[in-house]
Amino acid sequence: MQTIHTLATTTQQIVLQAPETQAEIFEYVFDDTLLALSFVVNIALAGLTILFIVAMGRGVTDPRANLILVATMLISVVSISSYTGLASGLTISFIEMPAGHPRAGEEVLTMWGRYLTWTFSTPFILIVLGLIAGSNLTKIMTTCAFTIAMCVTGLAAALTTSSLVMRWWWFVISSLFFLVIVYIIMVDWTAEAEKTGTADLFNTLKILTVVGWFGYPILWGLGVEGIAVLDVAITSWGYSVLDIITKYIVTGLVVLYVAKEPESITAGLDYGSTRKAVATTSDD
Ligand code: RET
Repeated sequence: MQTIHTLATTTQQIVLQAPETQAEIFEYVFDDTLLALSFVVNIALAGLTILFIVAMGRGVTDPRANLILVATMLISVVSISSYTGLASGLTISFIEMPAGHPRAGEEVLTMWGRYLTWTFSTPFILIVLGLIAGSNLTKIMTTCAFTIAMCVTGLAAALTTSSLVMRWWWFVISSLFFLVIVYIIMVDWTAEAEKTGTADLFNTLKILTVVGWFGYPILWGLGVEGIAVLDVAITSWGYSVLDIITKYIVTGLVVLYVAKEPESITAGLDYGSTRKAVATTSDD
C-alpha cells in the first residue's frame, strides 16, 4: 500500500514538474509547434524587414531621412534578438503564481524576455513616429523615457510572485505610463504632423500604433499572467500578431514614404552634423 502511495506521489510530481533548465525549456517550446512558430515567424519577418529597408534605402542621401530609416531598422534588429532569446529558452521561465491567481501554486510559463526587449524596441518606434510628425527632442525623449518605464514596470508585473495585488499594482503603474505616450501621440504629434505636412501618413501610423499598443495590456490581462482565460500559445501568437502590425507594417509604410525623400521629411545635408560644411552625402 505504502509503495503504491509513494509511486503515485512520485508520478504526480513528475507530471506537474515544470521544465527547469534552459535545455528543458528549449525542448518544451519546440514540442509545442504553435508556440515555436510564434517565435520563428517573427525572426523571419524581422530579417526580411531589414533586407527591405536596406534595399529601399540604398539611394537615400538626406541625413534626416536616413535617421528615420536607421531607426526603423533598429526596431527589427531588436526584434530578431528578442525572438531568438525566446526561441532558445534564454528569456522564458516557469514562475509560481501567487495565492488568488487562477493558476495559484502552479508554475506558469512566462515570456519575460518580451517585456524586457520592448524596453529597447518601443523607443525606436516612438523616435520614428516623432520624427515623421516633425516633433521636437523634448517630446520624443519624453515618450522614450515613458515607454522604458512602461516596459520595466510591465516586466515587474510579470515577475512578481509575492502577491496578486502587487502584480496588478505594477500593471496599473505601467498603464499610467502608457497613457502619457498615448496622449502625446494623439494630441501633440497629431497637431504637429498637420503643420509638418505628414498628416496623411501620420494618421494611418497613429491608428495602427494606438490600437495595436492597446492590444498588449489587454492580452496581458487575459493571458496566463493575468486572469488566465487564454493559454500560453494563443497569448504568444497574440503578441506576435500585434508585433507584426506595430513593427513590420508600420515600418513598411514609413520606408515606402521616406525613401522618396519628400520635402516634409528631409532637412538638408547639415542636419545633425557637429560642424558646418563637413556633412557629406553617402556617395562621396
Ligand atoms: C504591459 C503590461 C502592463 C500594462 C501595459 C503593458 C503595455 C505594453 C505595450 C507594449 C508594446 C509593445 C510593442 C512592442 C514592439 O516591439 C507591459 C503589457 C500598458 C503597450 C509595440
